Amino acid sequence: MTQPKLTNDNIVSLLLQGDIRAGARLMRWLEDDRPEAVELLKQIFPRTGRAQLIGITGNPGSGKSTLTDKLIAHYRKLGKKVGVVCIDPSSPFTGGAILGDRIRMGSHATDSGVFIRSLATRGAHGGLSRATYDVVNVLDAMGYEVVLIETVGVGQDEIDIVRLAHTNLVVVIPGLGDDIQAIKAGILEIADIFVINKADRPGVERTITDLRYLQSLEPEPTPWTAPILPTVATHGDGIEALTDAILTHSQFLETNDERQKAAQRRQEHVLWALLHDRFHKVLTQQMLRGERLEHYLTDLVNRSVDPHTIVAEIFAALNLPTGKS
Ligand SMILES: Nc1nc2c(ncn2[C@@H]2O[C@H](COP(=O)(O)OP(=O)(O)OP(=O)(O)O)[C@@H](O)[C@H]2O)c(=O)[nH]1
Ligand SMILES: [Mg+2]
Repeated sequence: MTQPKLTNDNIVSLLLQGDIRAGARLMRWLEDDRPEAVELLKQIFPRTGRAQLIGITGNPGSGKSTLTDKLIAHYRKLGKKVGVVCIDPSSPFTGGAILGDRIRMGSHATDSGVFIRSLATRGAHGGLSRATYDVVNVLDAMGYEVVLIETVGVGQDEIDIVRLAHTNLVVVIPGLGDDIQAIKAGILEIADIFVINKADRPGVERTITDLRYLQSLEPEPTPWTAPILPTVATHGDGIEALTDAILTHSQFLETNDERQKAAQRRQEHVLWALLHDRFHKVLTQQMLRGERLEHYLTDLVNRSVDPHTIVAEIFAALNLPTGKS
């Protein structure tokens, strides 16, 4: 069967039918920051919101991609189409890491029900969550029923990214000992499920105890307490318990008014991410560059103008109410 030629007129309808060329083209346009890409995003938006979004975050090398590979297999077995977004924040030249991801998820490379997309941190703060949000929406509109978002949970940007997800897995490895204290509060807050991967290594019990202790520090009882699940991703051990827990969590979200609250929380984060991104762009591309930036910096270094005054000036130039700083 010959496929219809992809044109600017039929890209949306083809994309909504799950056409991979159409989806890939829109993602490329997004990456190139082409203005027509945003127009297309607006058109597909009403058809988004159907996919189950699962975040997988954790330190480099903790086994996120290996776990992702096992999760892909699980959802494929259930007959679901699976999208994967891998975010590599460490390097703008991601060839290596992402090539590695492709290899680790290689068993699905020829499966047309799986779409793997990699994103690198290129833009400034906020840009990555926006890019992820856009790509997730494209996959969602294309009919991928489950979208897995893999990211190294190191910075605020990554935490913001996984706030998009319905269910977040935070992957740790055993034997962190005191390092567990270093798990940032932000990470604790986003964890719907803790995965102790590499549970074939010693120290699993201790890590469970440490995580339970951290959870006990929560100031208020929360309606959901993240279960702590050991896995050996390379062997598939514990994956069934993990997918059960993901199901239980999504059922939890369906109950009472959790669903609505969670949806609003997610959309709020999206709004902030988009605003942040746009604002940052305006500032870096128009207000705080070149001679004007030089000028401000010289004034500041010479102590001839204070930074509050400069901020007020920029706000005024943007026609924004200055308010109180
Ligand atoms: N012993 C052991 N090794 C594992 C396990 N899971 C993954 N690995 C290995 O750990 C290494 C890193 O796994 P990845 O899945 O690439 O980890 P990652 O978190 O995706 O790594 P980055 O994307 O680079 O941050 C690989 O060599 C895996 O084979 C496990 O349960 N036990
Ligand atoms: Mg990986």
